Amino acid sequence: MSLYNYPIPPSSELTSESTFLDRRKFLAGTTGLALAGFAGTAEAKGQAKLRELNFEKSPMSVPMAEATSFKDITQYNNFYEFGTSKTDPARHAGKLTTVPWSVKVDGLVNNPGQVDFEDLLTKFTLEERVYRFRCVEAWSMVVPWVGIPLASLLKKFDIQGNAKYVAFETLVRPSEMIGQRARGSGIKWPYVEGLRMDEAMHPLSILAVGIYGKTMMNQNGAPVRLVVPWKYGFKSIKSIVRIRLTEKQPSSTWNILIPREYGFYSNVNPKRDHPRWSQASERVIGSGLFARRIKTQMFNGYADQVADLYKGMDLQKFY
Ligand SMILES: Nc1nc2c(c(=O)[nH]1)N[C@H]1C(S)=C(S)[C@@H](COP(=O)(O)O)O[C@H]1N2
Ligand SMILES: [Mo]
Repeated sequence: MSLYNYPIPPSSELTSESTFLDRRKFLAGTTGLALAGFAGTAEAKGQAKLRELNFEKSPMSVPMAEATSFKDITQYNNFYEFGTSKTDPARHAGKLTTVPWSVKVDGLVNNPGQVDFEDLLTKFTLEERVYRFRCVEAWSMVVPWVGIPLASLLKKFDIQGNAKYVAFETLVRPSEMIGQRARGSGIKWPYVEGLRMDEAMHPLSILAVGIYGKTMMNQNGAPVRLVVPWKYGFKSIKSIVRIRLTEKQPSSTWNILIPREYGFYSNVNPKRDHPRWSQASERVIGSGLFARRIKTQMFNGYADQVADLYKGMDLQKFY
């Protein structure tokens, strides 16, 4: 079945020469610390070679100068499919085969089907968006993602009127995902996540396909992962293989595991503490031995863009 019953722009229209040249300039300007990590980690065992991406810059970004180094972004991770410690993903995720890859889109859509990873790269406009990224454990990074707005993908499948939520699923492949063979985490695979329809369609929600201008390392969720910058990190589900439109609120991995600690919304909120720790401040990853702590902002600093989505909701109750 063909998903693409709409005209596909030739790739020359997706990235004009001037944005490409711009990007070269940008890369030249950041070759110092930030890109230094490429050499050491890009060729991790089994990891597919990172590919240069053609993208446009998004005005929704925070300043690139704040970006966390490639090294920190790729060596301090959460990806329970590869183990429960922060260093496990960098060590074990190289095993995962990410080629070929496709994402199935089904549920309440008139045009169910699947989209190949290659089509995500060539048939959609890729944008670089430097986003704040905040984990529920009170540490944060700033990541120069390359991605496509989630809405632009979902629209291709012709969403039915009764669809109210979007459910996401990660790959299950225990032969390549060591954490899916171990008991440790207690997680029931696949890792699942969900968004309300208006959250999913919000322009800040992206499907990321790269970091620092290239495809991403497996430990970051290659080849395609969600990024929802105003929510805690666990909503940003990695290595997605299925997206399902639903009428009922979908379940989410951490809510299933510990419902008292992790709710469905998971909006960054300094005024609502996690039962076991404060969420009022965050440790800036990469800030050195005497880790810098900064005050956490409501909605991770994106309140101007997203506060309206939750107007009238009790955010202590809907955490
Ligand atoms: N499939 C899957 N997605 C996942 C996770 C996971 O364990 N499995 N961990 C989440 C958590 S808790 C965080 S903080 C972010 C971490 O993303 P990063 O390692 O790219 O910084 O990924 C999220 N997405
Ligand atoms: Mo997290």
